[in-house]
Amino acid sequence: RTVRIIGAPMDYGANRRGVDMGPSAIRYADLADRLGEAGVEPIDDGDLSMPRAEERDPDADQPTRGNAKFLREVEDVCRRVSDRVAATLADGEFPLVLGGDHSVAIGSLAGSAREADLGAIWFDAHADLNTPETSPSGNVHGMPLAAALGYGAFGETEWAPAPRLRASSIAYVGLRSIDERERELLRESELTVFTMSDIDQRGVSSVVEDALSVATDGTDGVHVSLDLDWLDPKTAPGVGTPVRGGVTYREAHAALEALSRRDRADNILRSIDVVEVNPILDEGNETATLAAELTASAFGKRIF
Ligand code: DIR
Ligand code: MN
Ligand code: MN
Ligand code: MN
Repeated sequence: RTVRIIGAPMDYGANRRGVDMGPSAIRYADLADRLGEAGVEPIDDGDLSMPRAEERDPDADQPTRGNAKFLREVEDVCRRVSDRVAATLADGEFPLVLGGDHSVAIGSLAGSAREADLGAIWFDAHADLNTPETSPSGNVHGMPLAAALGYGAFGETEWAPAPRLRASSIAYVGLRSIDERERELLRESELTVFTMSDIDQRGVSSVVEDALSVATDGTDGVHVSLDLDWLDPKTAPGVGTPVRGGVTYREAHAALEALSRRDRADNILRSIDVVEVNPILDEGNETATLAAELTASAFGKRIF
């Protein structure tokens, strides 16, 4: 299996600089070697170019929809991520998108769902279901699932919705932070929620297997979105929006190993993004290292 690494050093969707250095930090943590040890062949496409923050004219770039900040820049980057992901799949290769903040997932979902019915597993502390109308922060990294599903103002865009992704094929694993109006959206939606309590009660492997049932039922493949703030901040400190009470190091590996077991049997994985690593907030690159390790686990790396 050839894995094409697509760097997307985006920070326009988050409220702090630093997350744009994520792709470099994950590469520096030996991502390519670790993927090789997992038995896949990595090809690194380098980074997509980002519109330069320092060159923006603040007056020319007011939010165009609701409360969402930098939508113009996010749109520009996500279109290119989407095209790159779709082209990678068309070449018979596997797209691995390195963020950058989680808004890049709007692009990876749209690209991955262009020619196939897509399911998704969302490893995240957050629901990422805010719309430009409901978002308390205005940060698009809290909105990628709403964008991909065409909720709120995203329904009027043609770049954001993922054409062949249905809410009923999406499952969260490890959710623990939901904004007030986001909770209403989530309740009305058909997304499947597995919270940290589910993991506490049933164990992470069994929860991931259930999430996989949701994401594979009636679909052609599964997109995995790994937001590093899914982990406990003690294990993954290098993230912009840490939330206490996340999964441990061992639970995280067990979860991605459960994915890879299923993938080995049924070839279900279609695309992955690994996002929200912020090296400025990290301690000794440990969060980026974890991101590289977990990605290798997803592709089947074993120690024996
Ligand atoms: C928060 C944070 N719910 C927001 N979201 C994050 O800004 O909408 N998602 N960090 O991963
Ligand atoms: Mn997220
Ligand atoms: Mn189909
Ligand atoms: Mn998050």
